[in-house]
Amino acid sequence: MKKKEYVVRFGVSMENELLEKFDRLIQQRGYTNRSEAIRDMIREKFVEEAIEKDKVCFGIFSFVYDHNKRELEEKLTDIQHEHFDKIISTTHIHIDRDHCLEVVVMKGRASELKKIADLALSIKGVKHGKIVLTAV
Ligand code: NI
Repeated sequence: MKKKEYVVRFGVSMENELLEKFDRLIQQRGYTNRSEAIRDMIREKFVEEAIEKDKVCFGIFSFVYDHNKRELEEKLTDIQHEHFDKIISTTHIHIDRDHCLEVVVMKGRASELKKIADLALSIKGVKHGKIVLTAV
């Protein structure tokens, strides 16, 4: 049975200078009220905790590589086939005549996903890449 969700109001005390800084920060980020900003920050901390504890999460791994190095394309595909059980989808974009962009969505333990990304990034010809981890 799903636990019933309801909203609880609570008061927070803090120095006025800190609150002013906080208000400026959230305004720059587009928040219109403090509650939603605080909720998002708390959620972000839980995602960080899930990653730290090496829980199952989702990884969005994107990288740019040199299209002209044919053996490179093969190596990158090999890595994905070796870890087929963690790869959900791969999108390939031909940026221009010489460059390709790939976006790989993965699911698995944070450390495993980081290892796959590091492996791909360490190959010569992979120019830029980054993995973003998220969890619910
Ligand atoms: Ni391409």
